[in-house]
Amino acid sequence: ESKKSTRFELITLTSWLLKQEQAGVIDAELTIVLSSISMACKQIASLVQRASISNLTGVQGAVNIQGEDQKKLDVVSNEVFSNCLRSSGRTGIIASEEEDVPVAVEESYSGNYIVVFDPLDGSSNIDAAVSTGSIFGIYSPNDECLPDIDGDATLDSAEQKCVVSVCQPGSNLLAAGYCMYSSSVIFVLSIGNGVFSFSLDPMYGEFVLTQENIQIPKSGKIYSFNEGNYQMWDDKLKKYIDDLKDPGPSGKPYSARYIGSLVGDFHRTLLYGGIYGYPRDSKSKNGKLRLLYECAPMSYLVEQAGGKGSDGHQRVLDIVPVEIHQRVPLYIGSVEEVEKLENKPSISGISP
Ligand code: P6P
Repeated sequence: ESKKSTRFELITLTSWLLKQEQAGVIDAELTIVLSSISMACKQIASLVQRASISNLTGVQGAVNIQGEDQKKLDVVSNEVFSNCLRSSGRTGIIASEEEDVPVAVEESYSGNYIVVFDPLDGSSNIDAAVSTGSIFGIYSPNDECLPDIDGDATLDSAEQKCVVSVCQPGSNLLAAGYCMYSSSVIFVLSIGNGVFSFSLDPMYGEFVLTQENIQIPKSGKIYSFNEGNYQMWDDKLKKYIDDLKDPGPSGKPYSARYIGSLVGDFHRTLLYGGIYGYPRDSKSKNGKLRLLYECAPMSYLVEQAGGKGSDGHQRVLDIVPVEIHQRVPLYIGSVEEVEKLENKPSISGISP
């Protein structure tokens, strides 16, 4: 009787995407967009790994629309992402954290997909070689969109229409994901049928499937907030955090873990459970994180993994952005921890 070979089957991201296309889950165009995004992430991974060798640490010397000092790698990563999307020939509009307004892809050969992204989130960590990541979301085509065609970085009515078409609720997302640049480079993706992770094998530069249909634990024992802002939070939130620190009958309080990089903090929360939060506070009325290319893609992923993404009152995916760099408070993670926060009676009587 022939011995069945126990060949270990490596499934690369490329072959996984082709299988999804053959199964009709995504079309060929979206397959190409996702493949071009993974190419961008591989290039950024290499740039990040070698940042201090190739003098790519430090600031660019410019300030972006967020009012943040742009790091050299912010600018380079944005160019890498934009170029990969342009050359895919399947993207119509790109909206980046690093661009003031949505940018049209050349009319000559382009598709219709709308891609929103933060090319290098957490870049303030680069100089200390702490985890960073790229975050992206893909919306359905919308060919009424004529963004900044005259290139004068101001929006006329047609261009304004484009901002409207880019500003879709996260519930419209066709796909979303991130690539985390950490002790390993991990590409996490959902196309609407669960969350899958692919680790970059440096031996031959391919993302290899490592986890299928990731499910976030229903509850966890880790909370991830920047407690340096504690005094600026409202009473309801202070009470919530204080309760997590209460050892209680088990004698074990929650653990605090905070990297200060959304992708790293989210990835740990996705796998281990618990809650990540970036609340509003007296200094930032809507919190710090951007709805379109940070909160919505992460909320899409966490819901695909059986968790919740909330702004404290409503589902993040239900929020319709009114401008592309709009900020919202974010509470994301295990159902138990997020619901406990949403249902906490506001002590001061004034809901945050
Ligand atoms: P803070 C990075 O700048 C970022 O946008 C997220 O990646 C991260 O979670 C957050 O800001 C950290 O902000 O105010 O705690 O340093």
